[in-house]
Amino acid sequence: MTYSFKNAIIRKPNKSIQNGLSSQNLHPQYEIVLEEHSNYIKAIKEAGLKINLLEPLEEYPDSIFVEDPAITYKSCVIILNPFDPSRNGEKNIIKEEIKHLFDNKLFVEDGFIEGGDILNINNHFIIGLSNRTNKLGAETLSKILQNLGATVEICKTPDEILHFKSECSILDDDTILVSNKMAQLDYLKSNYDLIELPTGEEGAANSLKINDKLLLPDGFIKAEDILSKKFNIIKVKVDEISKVDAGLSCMSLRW
Ligand code: CIR
Repeated sequence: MTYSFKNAIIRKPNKSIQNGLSSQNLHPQYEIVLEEHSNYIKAIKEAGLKINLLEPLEEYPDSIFVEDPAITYKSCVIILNPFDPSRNGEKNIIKEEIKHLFDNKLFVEDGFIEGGDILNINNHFIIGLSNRTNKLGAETLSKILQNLGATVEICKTPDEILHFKSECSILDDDTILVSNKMAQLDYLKSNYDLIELPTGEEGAANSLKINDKLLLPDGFIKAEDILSKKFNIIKVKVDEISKVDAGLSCMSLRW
């Protein structure tokens, strides 16, 4: 199952996160990010994962978002190719830091692609084209994944959404939690059961199912009401971290 994990890679926050990429030009405060991040680590541990903690990278403001330069599948790590010049170099560092954890290392060298645009459901991957992921990057990764036995669908991330997974996440093998905008995607509508969150609760669509727990961003009352009936929820506050357009999934790599 896609959400059945034993391990996570997480990077300690860097002070330069205050200069991270932000669509609203906001600057998170390092001390508050540290506090939110440490609660995130607690929640991941509570979900049963062993954590491999990486050192902070001051020269890369957005480097705590370790899900963007790499993905894992089976016993492989696939190093991606982030589009934004301020993030592209993260791939070379994380590659060295985590290579001992995986049997097989593969690389996307053509085109651009970030992990936030890749939704994995068992042996299937949905890749969303976006401002960060182009057709060549998506096709290069598709070939790698298909060679490993996976199936792939390439979709389009709706305009104004940073990454495909910014506003959707898997809840089980057939169910995807989505925002209004993501609920319009034909591919998702025709192939999955969708739980659509009300307008204003888009941020909660980036939740994180890990084993028997569902990590949910704090502060989304309607989402909590809908999801707590079916899931064992751990609320995690990410208000400060979300100033740089980030949510729960992007702060760890899980396998
Ligand atoms: C960025 O714009 O790259 C970072 N400020 C946020 C990345 C969030 N990553 C993700 O949703 N996968």
